[in-house]
Amino acid sequence: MKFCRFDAGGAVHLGVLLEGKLYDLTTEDRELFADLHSAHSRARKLGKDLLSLAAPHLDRAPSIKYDEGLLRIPIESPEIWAAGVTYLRSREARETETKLKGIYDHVYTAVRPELFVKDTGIRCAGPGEEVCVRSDSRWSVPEPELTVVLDREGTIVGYTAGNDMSSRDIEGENPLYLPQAKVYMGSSAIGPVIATPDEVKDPRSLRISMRILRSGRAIFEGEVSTSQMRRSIDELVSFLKRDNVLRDFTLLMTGTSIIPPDDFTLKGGDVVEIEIERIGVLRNTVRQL
Ligand code: DO4
Ligand code: MG
Repeated sequence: MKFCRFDAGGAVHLGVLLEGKLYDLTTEDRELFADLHSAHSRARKLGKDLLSLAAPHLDRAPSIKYDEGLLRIPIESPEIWAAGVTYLRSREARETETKLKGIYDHVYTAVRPELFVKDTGIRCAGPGEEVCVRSDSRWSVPEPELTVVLDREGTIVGYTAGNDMSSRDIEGENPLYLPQAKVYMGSSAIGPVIATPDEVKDPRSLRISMRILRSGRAIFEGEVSTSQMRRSIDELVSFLKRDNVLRDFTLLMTGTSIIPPDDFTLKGGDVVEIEIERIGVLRNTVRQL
């Protein structure tokens, strides 16, 4: 099932996207389906998952024709984490950009993965919103990443598409600058939906693609399969959970393998389209800060 949030005449409602229609769960039951947090809490109390909680309500929920412009961020996440150097392409690109050679080669093969806090939710854009390039960066790129949605126990409740915006010049100057290269206003985006595990089935065989448009023309296109990821999702989640405190709807971006050539940098007005099979297209315009 694909859960989304959408503009229902000025209020944001929880919906399900199915065969070109948006089913309005909030109108069907305002208390139960105020948002995904309330639905998930009720599902937990009943010992159900989100799919089995929502499915019986679809018949009664009013529907409208799907319109991408209505979509809002699918979840207000309390914390967004990201994994790094989980694909060979990322290892190669970081080793090229860094002044401190060897660290990315090491983390690619080390037992412990690279995990970092990407956001507390306040810098994250939803579908159709702006992602940003820092004012003090001369080399910035989007990073399309399969993003796992976890509950407080670390159980996977769904998947979404994520954009881990990165300032490669700041990251390359010194690895200790990683938080500044990665965490700033508009430095991430997620959406368009939260697809539950029944929808995604095998997260290790999804096609991820990215297109960057400038003045309406594609200036970069790339694609990869999540089968190329060096680590399993369970492995990443188990390191994230270890001696840690998670809250419902913590997100974990799983790393990128689509990296534009080294002479490419984003500019204000560019449009980034990230598509993940079985999840959909996340589209954001770039703002130069
Ligand atoms: O260590 C740098 C960040 C790596 C990253 O974000 C990625 O591989 O996706
Ligand atoms: Mg990344």
